[in-house]
Amino acid sequence: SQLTDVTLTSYCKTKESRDLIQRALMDNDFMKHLEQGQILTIMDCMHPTSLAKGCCVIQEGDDVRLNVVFVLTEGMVEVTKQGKKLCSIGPGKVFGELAILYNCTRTATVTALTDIKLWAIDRQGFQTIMMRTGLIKHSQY
Ligand code: PCG
Repeated sequence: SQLTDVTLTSYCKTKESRDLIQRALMDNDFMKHLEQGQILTIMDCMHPTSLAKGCCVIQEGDDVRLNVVFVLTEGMVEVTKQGKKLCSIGPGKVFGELAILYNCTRTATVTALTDIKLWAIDRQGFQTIMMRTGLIKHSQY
């Protein structure tokens, strides 16, 4: 299948970054239920990115194919839904996981309140990690 052909790419990280990403994933209500191996692989495959203040990181309603999961490392973002503020998010937090986990369009808009730095993993990489671990588990029975 297409998913098994995806090559996962790891990106070099400092111990500090690895720890921050791992803590962020373990702190997230949904991601914390993943297996330790999946969390480590997601962390390994995340790549660094940055955006300027005012940029739209995620647009509510955006298609599932654009889905990326982020861990914020520097700066602040604001979450809004239909123009209403839901919350602000600071460093060490995951966002953008809902649309990938539920295979739906983006449930809210996320805007950079400051210049921001993030780690990111796209839908294809994320799903490959989910599926490969699933296959490995399956082959053990
Ligand atoms: P996703 O993929 O729907 O994209 C928008 C993200 O905003 C969402 O995932 C969550 O990670 C994040 N978010 C943070 N707080 C909230 C909240 O209160 N409601 C919603 N819907 N999303 C939130």
